[in-house]
Amino acid sequence: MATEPVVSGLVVALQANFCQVQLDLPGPGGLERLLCVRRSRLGKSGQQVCVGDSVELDGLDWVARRGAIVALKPRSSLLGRPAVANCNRVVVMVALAEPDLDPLQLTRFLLTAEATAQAVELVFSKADLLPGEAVQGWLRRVEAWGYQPLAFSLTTGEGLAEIRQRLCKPGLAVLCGPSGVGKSSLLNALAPALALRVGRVSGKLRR
Ligand SMILES: Nc1nc2c(ncn2[C@@H]2O[C@H](COP(=O)(O)OP(=O)(O)OP(=O)(O)O)[C@@H](O)[C@H]2O)c(=O)[nH]1
Ligand SMILES: [Mg+2]
Repeated sequence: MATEPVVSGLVVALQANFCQVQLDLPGPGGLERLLCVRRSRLGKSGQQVCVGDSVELDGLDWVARRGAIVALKPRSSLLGRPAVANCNRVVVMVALAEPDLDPLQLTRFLLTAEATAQAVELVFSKADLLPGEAVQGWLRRVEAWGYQPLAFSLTTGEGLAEIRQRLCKPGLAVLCGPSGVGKSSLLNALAPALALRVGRVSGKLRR
């Protein structure tokens, strides 16, 4: 008896009781994503599904774009908060201004990122808001800490090609940083289909 080929994919989002799964190979009509439930036997074996998990599916309904997760593939890593499986680098993003760059806050983000034991990258946003010399000063400062930083601006486009290259390297990257530094803006610039909500930095508090 011929066995059905296994359909597999990557969990890209959790929504209440559902998971959005990006298929490894597009389905009929080029379908790329399915909304999936988790089979109860996964829960019984104590397996929580996380963003970043590689999963196997069955119960496929291509018309309704639905499926069910029946198995998790072994993980190479698991970050705790937020729970992300198979991440292999953490990109810490801070703004050079608006909100002001606070070295202590940057250190706390870097410590948390380093504690994951994954590769850590540091990028500076809003390079348009500081004179070139001040930007260079920050780059040199964190180079002395052992990082290979990158400064970019969405306003001028400076450094955007480089940051695209870094974020698009194979593997799974987690992008983190304080509120208002431009994470959603950057992701929208790189992948406009995401259409993430972008906030405003409060004029008084600059955060
Ligand atoms: N001047 C300047 N402003 C920028 C740049 N990138 C983003 N911004 C602005 O920064 C503000 C905050 O951007 P968001 O993308 O919402 O920031 P965020 O990091 O996603 O914030 P949270 O979702 O609260 O964590 C918005 O007003 C953006 O327009 C930039 O390169 N230069
Ligand atoms: Mg955001």
